[in-house]
Amino acid sequence: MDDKRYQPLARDAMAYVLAGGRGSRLKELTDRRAKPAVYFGGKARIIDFALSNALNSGIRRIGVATQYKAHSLIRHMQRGWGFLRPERNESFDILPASQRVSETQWYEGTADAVYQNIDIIEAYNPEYMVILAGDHVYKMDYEYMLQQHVDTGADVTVGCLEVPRMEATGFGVMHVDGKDEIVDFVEKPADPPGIPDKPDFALASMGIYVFHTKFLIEALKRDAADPASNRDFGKDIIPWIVKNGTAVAHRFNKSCVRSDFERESYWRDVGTIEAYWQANIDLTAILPELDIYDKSWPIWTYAEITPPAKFVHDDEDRRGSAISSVVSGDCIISGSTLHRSLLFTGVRANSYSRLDGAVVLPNVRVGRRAQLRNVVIDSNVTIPEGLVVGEDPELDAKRFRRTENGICLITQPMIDKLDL
Ligand code: ADQ
Ligand code: ADP
Repeated sequence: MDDKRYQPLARDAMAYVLAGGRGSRLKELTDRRAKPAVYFGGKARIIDFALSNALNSGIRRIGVATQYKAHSLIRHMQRGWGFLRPERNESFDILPASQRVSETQWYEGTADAVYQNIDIIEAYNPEYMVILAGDHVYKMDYEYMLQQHVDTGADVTVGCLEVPRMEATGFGVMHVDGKDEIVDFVEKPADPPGIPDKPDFALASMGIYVFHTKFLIEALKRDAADPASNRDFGKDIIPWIVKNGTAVAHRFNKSCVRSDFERESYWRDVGTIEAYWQANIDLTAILPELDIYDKSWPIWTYAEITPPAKFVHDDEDRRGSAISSVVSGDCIISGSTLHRSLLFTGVRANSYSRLDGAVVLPNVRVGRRAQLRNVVIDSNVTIPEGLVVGEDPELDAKRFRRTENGICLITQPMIDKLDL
């Protein structure tokens, strides 16, 4: 084996996380916050997965570009991610679209969100740039991808995974040759091309890219000079390199972390209410695909210091109990029953209420006798006494954001409009 394989490259890399997108398919859940700031898994926010991957991979310089409704996201990162210290050659920079280049311009596309901060990147002078999307839930060791990038001498290495062909319309889809060099790349094709020997699947880009910094900066400057460009990695930068340089695919299942190998390389977009609900509820299984208890790959986050969760009841009819559920700190389950539910911090569920298939964001109050099935409840919502959700599809659809498969998203403005 080549000597350089033994030198970790992550310490010479900067991770640059794109966290400015809204994630509009999450509907009202992203009315007030960007998708990367949406809560996930009981304690974390979605962005914590990309940031923890970077940290666990050994990367110590991180920049995060924010744009859409960034307050909740920025507050979270300031509280949780400020421990990277310049004295130790570490850095953590939050980079809001702040008119650095022109006085009127926000980040146009993902490439522009990097281009406008070239001076900051140059000041740190990392050898490699690892460009990441801040809106996916997965565990991945970027060191393997960096190693492949150096081994192949590619201009860009693109993280990819196989997805069912008809689900690939929302992705960049690629064709590769026998050495995984990308020979064709189409951004979000209406009719995605299948993999030659697996026609029902397509090779999709994860929106994760590794570059030599010097090459990236040249590519960004060239792109910025092209008036026809959308200033986007998927639409412009990657297709240009595929045509004029060398782009190589990096297979995600070769770089997920050990525990995920055993659980079949977990990666989720959680971009729709249904996918979001399902991925959270999956954590209530006996052996979920995503192991959030894995000490070898911790998901770092900001979490309030809270008192423990508590379950109380004062007679046989009013049991405070939870079965197949995940319950965070400062939750008080008082004479209420939880089944297959996931509760974030500070939830109060009152007597005779029942939650089944509920994803409950922080600081929700559930009134007495409420019966809630297959719901996502936004943070700080007060559920009125006796509210029933999950029994009458037509009524639910009028009151809440109900998906095709019957998952209801409940927010406070929806509750305020109820005529009870
Ligand atoms: P999309 O996810 O559709 O496709 P995009 O909406 O550009 O691409 O979002 C990528 C990431 O950048 C997200 O994390 C988003 O929050 C962030 N982002 C979007 N606009 C931004 C802006 N103006 N400033 C800062 N951050 C911004 C991309 C690729 C596809 C690939 C999928 C994988 O283009 O090729 O298949 O990711 O999900
Ligand atoms: P989180 O995402 O941490 O749950 P909140 O639910 O408290 O955050 O609010 C999300 C964002 O919505 C906040 O970061 C803030 O920008 C905005 N927001 C919340 N409540 C109000 C309010 N009463 N008035 C104006 N903006 C608000």
